[in-house]
Amino acid sequence: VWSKHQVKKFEDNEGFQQRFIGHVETTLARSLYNCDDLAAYEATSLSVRDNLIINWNATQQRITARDPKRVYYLSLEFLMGRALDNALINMEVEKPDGKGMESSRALVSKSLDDLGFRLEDVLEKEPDAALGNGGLGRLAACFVDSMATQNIPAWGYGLRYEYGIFAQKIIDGYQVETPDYWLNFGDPWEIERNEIHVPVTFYGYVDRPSGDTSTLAPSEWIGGERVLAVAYDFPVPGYKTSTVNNLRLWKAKPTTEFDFAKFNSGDYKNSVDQQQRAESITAVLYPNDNFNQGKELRLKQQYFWCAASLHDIIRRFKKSHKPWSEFPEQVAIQLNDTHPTLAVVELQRILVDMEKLDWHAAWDIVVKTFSYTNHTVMQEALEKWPVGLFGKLLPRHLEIIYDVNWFFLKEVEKKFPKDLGLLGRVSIIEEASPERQIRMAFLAIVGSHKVNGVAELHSELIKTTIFQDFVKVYGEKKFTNVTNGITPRRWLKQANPKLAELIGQAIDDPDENYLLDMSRLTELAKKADDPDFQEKWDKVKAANKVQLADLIRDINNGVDIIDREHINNTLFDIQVKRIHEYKRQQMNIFGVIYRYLAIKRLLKEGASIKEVAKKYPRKASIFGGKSAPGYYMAKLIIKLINSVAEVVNNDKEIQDLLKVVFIPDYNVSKAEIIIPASDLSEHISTAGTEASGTSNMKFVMNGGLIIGTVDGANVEITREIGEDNIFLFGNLSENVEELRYNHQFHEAEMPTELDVVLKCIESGKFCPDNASEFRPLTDSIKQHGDYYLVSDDFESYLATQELVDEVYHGQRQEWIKKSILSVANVGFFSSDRCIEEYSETIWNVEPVKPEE
Ligand code: 26Q
Repeated sequence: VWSKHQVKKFEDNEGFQQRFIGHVETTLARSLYNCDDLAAYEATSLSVRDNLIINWNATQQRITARDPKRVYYLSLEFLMGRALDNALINMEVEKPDGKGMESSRALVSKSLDDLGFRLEDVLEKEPDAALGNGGLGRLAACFVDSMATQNIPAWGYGLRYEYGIFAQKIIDGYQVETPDYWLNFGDPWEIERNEIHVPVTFYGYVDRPSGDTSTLAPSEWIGGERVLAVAYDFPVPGYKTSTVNNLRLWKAKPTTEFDFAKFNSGDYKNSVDQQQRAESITAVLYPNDNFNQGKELRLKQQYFWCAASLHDIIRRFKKSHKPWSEFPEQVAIQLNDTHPTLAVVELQRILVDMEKLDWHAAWDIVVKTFSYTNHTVMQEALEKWPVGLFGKLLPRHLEIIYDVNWFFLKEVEKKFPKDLGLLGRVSIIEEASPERQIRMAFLAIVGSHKVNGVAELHSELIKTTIFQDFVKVYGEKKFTNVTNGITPRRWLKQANPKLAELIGQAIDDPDENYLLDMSRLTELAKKADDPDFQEKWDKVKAANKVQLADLIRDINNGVDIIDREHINNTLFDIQVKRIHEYKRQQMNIFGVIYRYLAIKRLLKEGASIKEVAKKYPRKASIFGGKSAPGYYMAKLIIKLINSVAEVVNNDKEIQDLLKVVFIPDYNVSKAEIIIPASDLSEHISTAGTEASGTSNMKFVMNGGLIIGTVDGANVEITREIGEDNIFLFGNLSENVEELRYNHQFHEAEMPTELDVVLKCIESGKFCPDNASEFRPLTDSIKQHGDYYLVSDDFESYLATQELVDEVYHGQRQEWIKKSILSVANVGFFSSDRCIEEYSETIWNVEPVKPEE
């Protein structure tokens, strides 16, 4: 009886259109005659989602039946971007001739055409799911894509923020933040699961029913505040597989219990208010990137999410009636930075207090279950919580942390009996004034069996700097490297379909199976010298640059900034990422100012524009990125870029030789347009500060060349693509300490090029109304020790930019060859490779493949 009513997936035009119209008329209660693009987007998404849910159900049933070890990826950020186009690319339908499967994109596009819609317009209606800040959040999104593609039984766990990262407006050159209420029209991709709800407790006090005074004994935490975590599920489809994994995001809701004491005392309004406050826990994503701001609500978010996720994971584990000792054979939990470290403590609490396991048996299970990824070595980003604030919110967890620390330090003392200094240095509790702090990174290390960095250089750095004492305690083996990667489905196929197709033709893989095995790109190398192929390659780039020029024109109220006529002769030099002093957008804009002044000087000396163009050929300097709302210096850098743009772009004398553009509101969907259009991108962080970087990989995968420092994954990119194909410059990380010391204690030497630039800024050239506006930026170099070493790298930066111009404008064929060879060797940076490494060396999990 049931099978007769089995829901069927759509597999052809007819089937899609039936579903589409069904959703328009019943789910949306509209008619096809007043269906606009937004409604068409919703109905298309719901129709595609129906197919995904059927595969999702099959995937979950398969996994329940086989009961393999599962991976849980805990991340406070999932920067997913848009879902529809990705689903259309990943999800397959049967080919019209019945011989095998193909991507569903063509089918849906055709069906929409027939109904009077254009897929491109429909796709544009989807708001980004911007539940992340930058690299760390986007990495989590790439990872869930790869885990689904590789049929790994994996779940992502995060928070369903009502407000994602703010939308950035630029007003008078300044960043202005506006709320991103992305759920305004409802989200067709989420499945609300009201039946899956977990109570989460805060505050209160600890009781030991046994009368035992030892905190190691099972204890009872009597909570003071309760909220409910409700599950929202998002399907994550793999590419060319029917596996659909799950991303579960929690929303905070008030409990339905009512405080009768308050109610009876006539305090009805107050008790409703308190319930409302529950929802504030998941209201907003903290917009800090690489900066720790110790706010109580942030800690509340972290515990709320960890408690709900662990509860869910344990409920699933208990279904198979295995003993607790087997938990680590069934469950691997990856901590995306220290943000979910409370999960370590929560599991220990559940095992000791609720399941009554012996402390040490419990701790053994905990350590085998967790592993921790570190994403930064910068002090200001490391999470610490004052014990006072922590103990008030989570009194039992604080006790547990003290006990974990006690046993840990005892172990250290046994190994290194006379080293008192060491004990203080590795203690999870920092004896700081005015108050003790919990060092979350140390807790994560002690609570995990593996700790990894995100690029080779970074993984070495954590072993020799912030975690060096832990290497001494645990040995090298606990610390490992997994170099980051990106999903080629979104960052090649979806962002750059023309290039993906050209590659498919070139390596004789028209079905684009290479997107599952990016090592096959090496076959492209054979074509690197082929002039016909070079021309095709160049044409794709040119078309992508036109698309970006269109975007820039739209931003500029319909007025072109980029000269269309010379577009293929204009070097698009792009730096898009969060604005941060360590990423050195200030050095980039100083370089632009230097170039502008040099052009002006030549003209003044009587050179013709043609002669000037020989030395400083056409270039568009393109920036994008958000600053944290409270980050004064980063906001000033944005203002400077816009002020320079204003002057340069309106200077008729230089005749379009130089353009400066700041693209507002950089996000995933804009990145998909910007990245494929780059000739050159900038990854110029102070050596040793950028853990990995992932946009560097995205640019290379799209045939852009890189100018960069010897930092993060740039090092391995160089190794993979060859040092002839990348423009490296600047000081090395091993010299940073000494250089900083020199700035502190010796008279700074200012290179004349930089001196000229800083003086020009100080003259008020870019801020005539407020001549000292940019003083904090110039002072940070001249007066405050130049912490990011701009003055040390500026000359080699400029020299390398000159080299870039020579190759791009003087040896275009060489340039294109470098571009092709780079793509040929970028395969290593697929997040599929990355997930394989995690699966084998950290998680010990295997794929569960759907039956063929
Ligand atoms: C911490 C405490 C309180 C509030 C916020 C935070 C917070 C939030 C976000 C701390 C850090 C982040 C994000 C860090 C991040 O994106 N790091 C980047 O991770 C990428 C993926 O590994 C790397 O490629 C980048 O190099 C690294 O900067």
